[in-house]
Amino acid sequence: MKRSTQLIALMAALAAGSASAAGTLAGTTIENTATASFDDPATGAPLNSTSNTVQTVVLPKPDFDIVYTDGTADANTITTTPVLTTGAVPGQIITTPYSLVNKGNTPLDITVNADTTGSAAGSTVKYYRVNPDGSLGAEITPGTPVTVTPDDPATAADEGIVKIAQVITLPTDPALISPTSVFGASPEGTVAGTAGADPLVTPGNGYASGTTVQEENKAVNTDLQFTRITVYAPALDNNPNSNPGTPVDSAGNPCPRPACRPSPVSACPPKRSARWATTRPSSARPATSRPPPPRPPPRPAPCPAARPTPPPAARPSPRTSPVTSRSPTRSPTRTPRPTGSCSPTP
Ligand SMILES: [Ca+2]
Ligand SMILES: [Ca+2]
Ligand SMILES: [Ca+2]
Repeated sequence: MKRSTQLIALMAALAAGSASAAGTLAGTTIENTATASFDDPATGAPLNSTSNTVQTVVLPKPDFDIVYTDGTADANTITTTPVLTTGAVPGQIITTPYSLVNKGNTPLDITVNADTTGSAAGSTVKYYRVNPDGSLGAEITPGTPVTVTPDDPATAADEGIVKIAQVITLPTDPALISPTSVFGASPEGTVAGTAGADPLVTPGNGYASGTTVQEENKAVNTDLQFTRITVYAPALDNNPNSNPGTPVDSAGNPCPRPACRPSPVSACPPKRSARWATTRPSSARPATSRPPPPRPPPRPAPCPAARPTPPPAARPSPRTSPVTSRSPTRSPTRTPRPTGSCSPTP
């Protein structure tokens, strides 16, 4: 009678339909037929007994997560994430691949929102599906969930993964981005529960209706996966890297040829500015001071020495001229007097 009692208890448990097989897809029907062999206590003869066949439907066992596609561990914040982009510039687009993972045995509608906790304002965050060849597919409309089927253990492929990409576009307005700005975002997945009041009757997706479940059924903001972005900070160093007395060419090679050396800087200050600064400081001279004395008119250039005019050649006279007997004061060899203006001698 002891064995009969155990058989009845097993049959009652199967009839309740509460069995759940991990990895087996929700909704799968499992049939059970129990048999028992025992000795008749009165005669000692062996007896067999077979139960009726009991059908059991596998209930949903939901679980999901959003992770980095490259396998980097998630559950971080914008300050602790190892996924970094440094030296970004205004308007830069930063794309990070992620995967929506169904870790349960029932289809789930995962809503993906951008969590930008700790990020500077001004950037835009969008999510796209990823095509099999790795290119960006259609944009995921904010608020519209993505259906992710569970992995079917009967097939080799993993049907429980949907690849997406997070695309962050940095602002270009200088008021919104500076070298000290830190941007970042994480996809945040949630699933709305659809199970009825009696999960055995209306199991839904396994989550209680009216609830919003976070990744891996954890608390809010405890299983995120951020991408952190810092901005390029330009720096100017006006100190020479080495002795400036050893010049180099444009390629950085030592330049021994004198023609390649830079021209030395003159040690003499500019004459005009120096004289002006020491003798005519504009700030030191009051506006009412007398103007500088007028310059004297330029002196005419010294005239070249007058050349003595050679006396005309004496014409041979066929006869004796009485001119030779005129007054000696009208000499034809008199030198012309120079005037005030002179022209250069060719
Ligand atoms: Ca996660
Ligand atoms: Ca599979
Ligand atoms: Ca996780």
